[in-house]
Amino acid sequence: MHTAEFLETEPTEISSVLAGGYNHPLLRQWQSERQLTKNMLIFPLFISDNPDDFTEIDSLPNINRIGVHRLKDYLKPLVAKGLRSVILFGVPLIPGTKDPVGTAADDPAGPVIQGIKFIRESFPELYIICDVCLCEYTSHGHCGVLYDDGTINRELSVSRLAAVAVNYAKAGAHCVAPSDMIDGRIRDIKRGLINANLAHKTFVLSYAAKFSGNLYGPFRDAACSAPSDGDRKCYQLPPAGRGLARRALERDMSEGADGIIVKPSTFYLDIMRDASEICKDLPICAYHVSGEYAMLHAAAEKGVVDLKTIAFESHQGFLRAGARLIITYLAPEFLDWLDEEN
Ligand code: PB1
Repeated sequence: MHTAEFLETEPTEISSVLAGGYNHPLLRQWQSERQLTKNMLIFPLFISDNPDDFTEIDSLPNINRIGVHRLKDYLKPLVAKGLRSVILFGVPLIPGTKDPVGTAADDPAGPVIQGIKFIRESFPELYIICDVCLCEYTSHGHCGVLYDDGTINRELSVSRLAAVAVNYAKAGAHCVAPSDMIDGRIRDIKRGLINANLAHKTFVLSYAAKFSGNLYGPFRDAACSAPSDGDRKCYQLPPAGRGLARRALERDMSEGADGIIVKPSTFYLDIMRDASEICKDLPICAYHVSGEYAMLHAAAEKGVVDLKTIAFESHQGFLRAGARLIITYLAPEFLDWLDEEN
């Protein structure tokens, strides 16, 4: 065909041809602004007060409640594969441990502080984040201290949470992550760390945009932390509340947060994008919560999705929305999958 004929018959505009930019596997990697790497992954650990515990959690496939004596065998292969960070949740199972103010949260002999000390000693290269909340330790199961009418006593709650955060940092936690969502706790925690001369070496990772909803059930099974009555709708954000989330992001950043968590993740990518813009100078962390994780497993068991494929698709979405870190129960699988990919 002569050039003239070719030009006259060619129907496609030059600018409409995109396929040449992604027709090869390597090109498809080049098209991603940020690729999933092992050092982004933060793996949740449920540490119970039974030191020899190793209990499966029916609603949370492949995740266990672990006692401090079992941590070494559990973490050694994961650290060898490149796990860099864990987030600790304490699970006090001994009857009578829980009380209205969550005294057990920072019990020096309790699971979190014992876990911090063990991990610091046995895996000094592992970065330790401690979730800071009272719900696992209160008799009523709420995330703060309550008034007699059952509503959150903000002042008592944030002072208690600040004390817990400081005690975790004193025990050796690198990072504290307050998940309670009670107004003003970031300021009190930061002030407490400053007064304890620990602020310069403790990262405050705020769950600034955390929504109430139906995606935390398996976690509550694992941590035995469901509220004994009522719900968390008066201190976790309403799922439709984008404006509230934007205001909470601004507030927590101004109160001294060093990083931000958006939680849940899959259905909140718009909030993650907001966070990456409002808090553009802070690391944004996506939390792929227990309900989202369990849904992927359930769909994979039904043959609706392939677990590895949907795991990458969902977690790439968090990166696309602006996250740099991901708290994920799939961390062990990703440590293997990322090796296979490279
Ligand atoms: O994986 C998950 O579901 C995370 C649950 C999350 C932990 N930070 C909480 C959700 C809840 O029970 O309301 C715990 C709140 N302190």
